[in-house]
Amino acid sequence: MPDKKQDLRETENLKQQDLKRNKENGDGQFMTTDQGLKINDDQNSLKAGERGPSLLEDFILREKITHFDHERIPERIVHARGSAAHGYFQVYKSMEKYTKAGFLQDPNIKTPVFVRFSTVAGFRGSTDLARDVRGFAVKFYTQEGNYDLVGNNVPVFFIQDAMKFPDLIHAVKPEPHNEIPQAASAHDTFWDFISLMPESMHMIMWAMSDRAIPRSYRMMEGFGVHTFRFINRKNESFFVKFHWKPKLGTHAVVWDEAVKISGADADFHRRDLWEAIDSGMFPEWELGVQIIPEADEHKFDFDLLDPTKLVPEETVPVTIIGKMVLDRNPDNFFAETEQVAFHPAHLVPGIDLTNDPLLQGRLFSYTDTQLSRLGSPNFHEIPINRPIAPLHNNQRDGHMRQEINTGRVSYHPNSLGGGCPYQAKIAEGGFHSFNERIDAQKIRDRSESFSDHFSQATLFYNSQTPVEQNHIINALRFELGKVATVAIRKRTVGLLSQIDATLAAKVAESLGFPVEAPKKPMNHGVPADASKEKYEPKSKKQSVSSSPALSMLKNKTITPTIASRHVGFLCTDGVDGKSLNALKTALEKEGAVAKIVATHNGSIQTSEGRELKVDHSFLTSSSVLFDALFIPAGKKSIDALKNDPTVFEFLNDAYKHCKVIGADGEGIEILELTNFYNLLSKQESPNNGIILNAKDDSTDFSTNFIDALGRHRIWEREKLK
Ligand code: HDD
Repeated sequence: MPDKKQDLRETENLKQQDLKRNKENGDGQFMTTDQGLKINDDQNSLKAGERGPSLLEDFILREKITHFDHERIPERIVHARGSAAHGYFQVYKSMEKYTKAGFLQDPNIKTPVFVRFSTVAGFRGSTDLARDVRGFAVKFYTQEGNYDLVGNNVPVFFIQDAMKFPDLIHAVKPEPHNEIPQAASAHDTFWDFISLMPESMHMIMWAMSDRAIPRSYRMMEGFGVHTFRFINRKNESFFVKFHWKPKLGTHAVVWDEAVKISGADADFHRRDLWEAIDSGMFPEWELGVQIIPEADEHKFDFDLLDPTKLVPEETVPVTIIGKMVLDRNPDNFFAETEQVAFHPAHLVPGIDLTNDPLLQGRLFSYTDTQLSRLGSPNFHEIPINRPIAPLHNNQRDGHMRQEINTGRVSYHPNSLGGGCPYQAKIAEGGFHSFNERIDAQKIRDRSESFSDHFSQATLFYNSQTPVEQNHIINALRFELGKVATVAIRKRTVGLLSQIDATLAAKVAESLGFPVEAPKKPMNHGVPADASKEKYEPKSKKQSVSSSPALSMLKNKTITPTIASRHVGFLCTDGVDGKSLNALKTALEKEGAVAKIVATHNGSIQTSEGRELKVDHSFLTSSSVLFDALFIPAGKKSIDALKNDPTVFEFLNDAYKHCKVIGADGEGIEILELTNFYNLLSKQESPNNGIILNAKDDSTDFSTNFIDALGRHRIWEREKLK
């Protein structure tokens, strides 16, 4: 018997070793057909004479064109636009008290993972910066089989029952008559549906908040959303909510910035993830769990099975149990990121499902969708989906079968195969669904415990800082402003009035009508024969009225860091090398990245005569692609910048987007030519995020700049407006 623990330790990189089997590289090799025939001429088709027609006989041409014609597979019906990376997960200490899941037992084990982040509504080629929820799907390649945690960056969902998922997605996708708009919820069909379904209001608050426009995938929280179960060796069950907490903190961009990033770099999040990993700045998250004993199931102000509710961290704290590091980019986007297939029912012993009706429907949808997207029940054989745990069963054949099952037996029980493959006892790791007791009538209905649609929407709104609340108000003004049907706008504002009166009033004011009390019934997602009253939203007093953990700005659990932040250095020939290097060195010491953005590409000469490589020209870059800007000293450089209107565009945007702006020596003269600077007190102040080095003290200047950058954005500026 091999040492099981030793086996588990070897999981590190086991997935990479497994993938190696399928890797191909043409370096130093002859070009061949798919049959291995060496190709002599890949330039010309076979013809009847040099100027004659091509011949059907040309099997090489036909093979090449046929393969090309079939290169595309259907994109995911939701979450089509995504980006992924490899890494590992490591638990901090054994979770055996709560779960027997093998990968949550031994802190020495690194379990390989593949993580795919995505937007929901946009097509595969849509912009990364759409206002949207982000998918956060993690595949753990454990020794006990693949475990998938298929979550989002928002802890709740729009709807309570999977029955409504196709309606929700039809409503948000581009409208069917003209396929407009792409990757946007700001249109009539989405808000029509939402305004008739009050259960969506909590998630709407999240979707209209800055959570829906993250700064990067690396700076997003992740949530399992549903309540799941942990099961321990004693067969005791605990309810569990999963949380991913990013080491870099949870940060967003502002809406105007998101719109501009979509133009300047539609791959902004994809590129950010790729470049961070490529340069060794490996993104990290900690896994947190909220554990609820079975006996406490009914002790909450809401139903644990309702996916439109979260468990406030003030009620049940999040215990951090491990970390996940993404340290390797995929080799091939299609083979890995596109073909990876997640499924909430990819479970391991020790983790189980609950009766959440949204989750229950998902259990069907994910296999079904892979069948149409990947084309065969053998999708588990695609290298990225293949478990590292041994796989033996009597499933056979089908399109593109890779496995060559030997022997005569493909059924169980059998005697001809000695009864193999044999079933595993629970003690041997056999999966065993939790024996939940259910005494019920078959019924197509919804529990009344799911009917409080507004209290947690209010909790979320109340937990935000005034700046965050303003962003929600403006997002709603924008989205509803894009809705042409006035009745839909009014109906939505009516629902908003049930969350917060001021919120509704501010949105209504911008839309040009007064708030009207919502018309009853508010809920239109009602069965034909049901009592409308039964389905009407009912509010229940909540024990928590504000939860700082729900605010990105109040949540101070993460130490501010500037690691991996990009600072644009605006300069050109004649820049003062000393001034440039002082801040560059200080930033790099903290793990940030300095990028030289100049009037031209290639290189620039410092005033000391040194040559510096330019990272971007003003033409190929944009203010919105940086976290902060710096104008180094150097008279010649500054004189040239003064004549370039793009420099002022950079600065105005950075100011508007509440970013830190630093200037050294003559660099301050550029700021003096801007409106915003002249409207300010002209004082350097970390509070307004304008950091100046007028006194030639580069140490102080660097410290102030770094401190201000560590605050992510200078939100005070929004109040100054
Ligand atoms: Fe889903 C993909 C997350 C509800 C049906 N979903 C998908 C992905 C994520 C989620 C992250 C992308 C996985 C990847 O990167 O390949 N979905 C969620 C969450 C939900 C949720 C957090 C609610 C809590 N989903 C949900 C419902 C249904 C689906 C209720 C259907 C009844 N989801 C799908 C799907 C997708 C999918 C159609 C499309 C591509 C895929 O599965 O593989 O089956």
